[in-house]
Amino acid sequence: MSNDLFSGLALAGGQLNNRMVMAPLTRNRAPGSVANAMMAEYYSQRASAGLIITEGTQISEQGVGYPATPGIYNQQQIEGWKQITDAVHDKGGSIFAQLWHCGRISHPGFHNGELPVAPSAIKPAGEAVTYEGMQPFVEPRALKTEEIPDIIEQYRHAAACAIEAGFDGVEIHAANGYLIDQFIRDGSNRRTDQYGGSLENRTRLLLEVVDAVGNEIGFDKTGVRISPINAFNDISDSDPQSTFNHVASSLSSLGLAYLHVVEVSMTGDSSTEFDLTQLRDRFDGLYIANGGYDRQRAMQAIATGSADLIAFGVPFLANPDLPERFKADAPLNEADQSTFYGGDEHGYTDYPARGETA
Ligand code: 8OZ
Repeated sequence: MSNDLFSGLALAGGQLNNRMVMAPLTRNRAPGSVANAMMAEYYSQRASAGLIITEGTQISEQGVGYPATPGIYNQQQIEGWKQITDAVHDKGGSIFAQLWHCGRISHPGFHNGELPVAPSAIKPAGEAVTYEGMQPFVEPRALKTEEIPDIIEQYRHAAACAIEAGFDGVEIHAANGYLIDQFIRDGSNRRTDQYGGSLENRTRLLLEVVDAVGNEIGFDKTGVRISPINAFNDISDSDPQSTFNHVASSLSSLGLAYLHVVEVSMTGDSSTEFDLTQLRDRFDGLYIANGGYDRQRAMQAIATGSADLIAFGVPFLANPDLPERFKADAPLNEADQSTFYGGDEHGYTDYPARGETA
């Protein structure tokens, strides 16, 4: 095996140009929930990534939780995304859509005054980002057991839309405190039906979503992202090692595209007790590592086999030509935090490639 960050890799029936993944990055530049030409320019600039994973993309109106995030559940949204998948494919790149339902990390302002839905009626600490500024999170409405098939249907439908839009596959967002993660962890799931309680029950929604999506578009075109250490969005678990070992084992041998693991906490409080190698060991398939990797650490992780691919967030945001820069060991652009969420081309499509000027 040639274990090299810059070597190709077979995935989802195609061939990736390298092991560098553009991590999903919420940018809030899709007014009306429809992907647009400016986004096509942004993603196509980054098409030298081995794989692009889109920003979180809601699977339904119910799944929305932030302003100006794109959707992938109606014809207009499919047409919007086609510009992007065409632009990325024209440059020889590969792109997966990240399928997202925010669950309780939302606000009634997005739902005509109705409550966001969640496994249990437990209000997260913190504030929602709304069109009217930051607003305290509300106590969500617990989903009824008979509503769960509709949630799964939303994922299946969105996956079908993603393929129609020309995506090479989808990533199921089961990380960072959103709906699926809310089911997985016992801090947010107090259900007494078959979707709560035991590890098997808390993982059931994820597995049923994976099953529906995999049967719709192919398991080899379906990836899953988890974040066992992350405390973002007030998510918690009494025994994350057991929980996520079970998740990794349950997903193994389904023939998935990959398991994508956020290896850090976005809130900065990194647990030293969690052993990530237990996930890698339990999952029989490609492993994407994400979280604070630089060039050196990424090359080493691929060379030693601790990961098959490395996802970079902020470095790709600020460097459209990140693979070329890493190959040349060239200096990187500085990312401008103030333009991460919302706005226009500035801080979005105007980061220069090497040799260009801003
Ligand atoms: C930061 C800001 C808004 C959304 C995630 C989709 O954490 C996100 C997100 C991150 O996965």
